Amino acid sequence: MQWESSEARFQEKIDQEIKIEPKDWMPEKYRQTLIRQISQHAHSECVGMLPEANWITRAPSLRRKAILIAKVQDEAGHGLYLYSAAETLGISRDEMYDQLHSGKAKYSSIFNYPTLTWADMGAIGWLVDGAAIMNQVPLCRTSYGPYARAMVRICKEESFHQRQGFELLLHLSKGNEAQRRMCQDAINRWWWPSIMMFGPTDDASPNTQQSMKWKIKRFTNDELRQKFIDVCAEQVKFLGMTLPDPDLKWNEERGHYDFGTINWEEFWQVIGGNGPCNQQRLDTRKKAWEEGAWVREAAAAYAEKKKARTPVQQIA
Ligand code: FAQ
Repeated sequence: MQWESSEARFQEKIDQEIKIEPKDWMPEKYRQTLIRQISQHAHSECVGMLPEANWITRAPSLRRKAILIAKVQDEAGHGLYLYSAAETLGISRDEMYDQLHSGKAKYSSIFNYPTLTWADMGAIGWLVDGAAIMNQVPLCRTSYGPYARAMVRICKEESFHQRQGFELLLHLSKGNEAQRRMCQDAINRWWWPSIMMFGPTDDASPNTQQSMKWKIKRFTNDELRQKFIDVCAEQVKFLGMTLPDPDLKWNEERGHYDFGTINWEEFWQVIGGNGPCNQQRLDTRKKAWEEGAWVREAAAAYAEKKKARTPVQQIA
């Protein structure tokens, strides 16, 4: 059968590490899985700007404000590269926005938590961007070409984000008693949601097996989570702080840190729309979309006007 041979050839290319490009034949399920994952990723970058934007006007120094603005701006750029990568699979940007605004599309659970103090900017950089990098560096080798190429630049920028967060926390950890308390409190609040970012455990993850076979994912959710926990358990020592997990303990036999039970009930509630800030985040995105209508209309009208000009007028 034609379909069977196409499918077999496709898998062969994947096994040989040959990138799949937009015009190549691909199984419909591969295309749909990529649209789902890439658009969810793009939405996460855009919604992810909101918790940090909350602190731009309250950054404690000009240097910190400049860093935070640059970081938030980077996230917008990441969203745009990713929307462009998803568009090569035959979905329009408007459709993706519709899916976000109607609540049909997901975005990362992490951005449904509030940013209560300045130290949260450090914890987001260290832990949230740290988890993002752990997940995204392998995506530079994902099987779909446009997604893999977008991830290369994104990862370079995420690395700066992670370092600025750690440096911010290091600064607080060397400060006065109130600053140290603020630092520990932010780590306590962001730790568990950060390790939930990797998604459900492998046995509860409906997509992992097929995505690993197609090399969309290069590691499973649990593998990446474990790597992240191992790294953070060491880094936290430099801060002189602790991770809020009494069961965190080096396991000589496994060569990894053991860790406590994750509250999966909380995870499913948050991705089901019932996290502390889900409604607020969606309302803010929808408002920005509605209030930006005149900019989109003006840009489209300008493009039409330019197109209608004669070549001589265009030069002038
Ligand atoms: N949040 O079968 P799996 C950032 C859903 S980084 C919400 O394991 P999959 C940078 C999943 O969609 C954050 N939903 O799914 C930044 C699926 O639902 P569906 C974004 C989650 O796709 C930092 C169901 O659960 N990064 O933004 C989550 O194989 C600071 C079953 O799960 C990416 O998106 C979750 N945490 O694995 C920006 C990376 N976990 O659609 C601003 C790319 C799972 O079937 C500031 N994505 N779900 O109804 C991935 O690597 C994968 O999609 C996973 C999930 C690992 C997230």
